[in-house]
Amino acid sequence: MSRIVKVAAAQLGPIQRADSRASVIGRLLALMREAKSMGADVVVYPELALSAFFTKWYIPDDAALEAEFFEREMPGPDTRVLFEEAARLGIGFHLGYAEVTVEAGVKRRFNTAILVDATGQIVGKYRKIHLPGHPDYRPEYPIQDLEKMYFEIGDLGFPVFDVFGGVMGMCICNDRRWPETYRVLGLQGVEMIFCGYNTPIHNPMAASEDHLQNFQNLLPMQAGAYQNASWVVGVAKCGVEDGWEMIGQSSIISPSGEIVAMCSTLEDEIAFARCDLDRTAVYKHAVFDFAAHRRPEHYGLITSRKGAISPFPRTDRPTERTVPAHHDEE
Ligand code: CDT
Repeated sequence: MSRIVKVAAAQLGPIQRADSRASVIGRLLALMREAKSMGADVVVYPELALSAFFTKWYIPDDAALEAEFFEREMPGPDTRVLFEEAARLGIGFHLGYAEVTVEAGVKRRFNTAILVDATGQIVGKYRKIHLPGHPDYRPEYPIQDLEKMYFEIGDLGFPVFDVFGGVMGMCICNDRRWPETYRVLGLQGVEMIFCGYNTPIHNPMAASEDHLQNFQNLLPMQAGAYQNASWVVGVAKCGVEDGWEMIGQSSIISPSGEIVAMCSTLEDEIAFARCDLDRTAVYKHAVFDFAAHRRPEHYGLITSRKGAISPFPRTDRPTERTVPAHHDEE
């Protein structure tokens, strides 16, 4: 048996801050049409796909920040054309964007991704949970990582959605580095995980590891796919954005952990694959049959013995707040 989903991972090259929203939407439409011409069922865009990766800048004026980078509605005036074109072509899409919303009179901002089906209807929504970086402006850093300042932690959990003939999940960028992301989705039977990312090569908080960015991009996605018997579609916005280089390597990874398609440029480019959702079966029903082999009750997580593995954060280590400001540059 086979259940084929044809996937186009639509990598974006850099979006400069000066680029108009119309030019960005034009690029997304061109990629959507190219994906359709390749026969794709779904086109997967990156995290925060509508603008430059703005968390690298300190922008203290909330109104200015939101006016330039955030969406108040989805679809909105700029993005409606994506939904209309998807419905006209009969193709689904995944889109990451910055969301500002008012709930019970309180303004909230999230790093969000949606799944849209081939009729142009939103069928899934996820708000990023693992926000990297630091919550405060750090003038000693040449590039900021201010997601903790600009976004709240997502409040929707890691849900799965029945669409495109299978069980679909989403995560966003830094989420892909955490095993919990894949396992929570895996425990719900996920068959394909969409993950957009913006990953600058330079991380001032761990600069000694910059040369490993590409390796550490693929490592958790391949492991997460294999250990949870799921396809993973990782899609970058990449290249040099306003002077800062971001990694590419947009990839489609099978439940075996193998990369079956990967972009080779740092520009707008599609990686395409025919993904058989039934390829998950051998892993879900043999190697990683959770019911048959997974034994969380034996992991010792609830022991109170000193030094034992604990599900709770240790309090005897410095937290981010107590680490000296220049610890990573010494
Ligand atoms: N967007 C995002 O989550 N990026 C982080 C960058 C960390 S290095 C500055 C990531 O994990 O890729």
